[in-house]
Amino acid sequence: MSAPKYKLSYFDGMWIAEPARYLLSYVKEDFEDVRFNQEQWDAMDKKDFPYGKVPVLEDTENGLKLGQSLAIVRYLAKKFKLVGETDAEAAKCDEYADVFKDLLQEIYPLWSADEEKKVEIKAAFMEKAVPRYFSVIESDLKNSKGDYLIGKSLTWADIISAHFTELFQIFLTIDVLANYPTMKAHQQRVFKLDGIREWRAKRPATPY
Ligand SMILES: N[C@@H](CCC(=O)N[C@@H](CS)C(=O)NCC(=O)O)C(=O)O
Repeated sequence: MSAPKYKLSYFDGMWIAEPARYLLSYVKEDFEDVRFNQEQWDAMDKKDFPYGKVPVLEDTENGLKLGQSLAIVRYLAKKFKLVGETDAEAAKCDEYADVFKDLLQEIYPLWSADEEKKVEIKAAFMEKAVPRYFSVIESDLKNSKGDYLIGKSLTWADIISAHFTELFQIFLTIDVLANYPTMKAHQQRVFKLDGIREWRAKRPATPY
């Protein structure tokens, strides 16, 4: 067996690296899934990681070392033709990805908040952020020509949406899709796709 073309380095968790793992699994591309814990990270020389942050994707075919989680998934999506068929469809993929980036920003403060602040952050997330964005995505999915967000086939935006909606559910312990049945059905549809289903069954178990 030949060595994998891609190497993805990240902490031992899903968080912002999982969409790249899903995408590579969906296209049946073997990859080196390098994981470490905080202690190992603290002891590491960060020179191999742009900006001293992870995830980082290495493409052994062209020597690229790419940081920034969304840039990584977009790069892979372009390579594997999961960016829609037109510039407009590619732009919609970017738009949905940025929606989930915005939503992530809203919950990052939870890592360091005290209990009272956590309740406040979660309430704002559910009462303001989620309706603002999910009502649009729910409606887009209802009006979609197919089973996916854009066009008639899977794009990286579908992977981003399925992953982050699940991550929010797990991390916040709230059913964030309770009022968005079309998004829920879409999430489950993505998780059942060949490659993605297999990855979910075999990936290392981590809380989020
Ligand atoms: N915007 C970046 C954020 C990267 C980031 O902050 N990664 C965290 C892990 S989730 C990290 O590398 N933390 C280690 C550190 O800053 O020392 C992305 O989307 O990749």
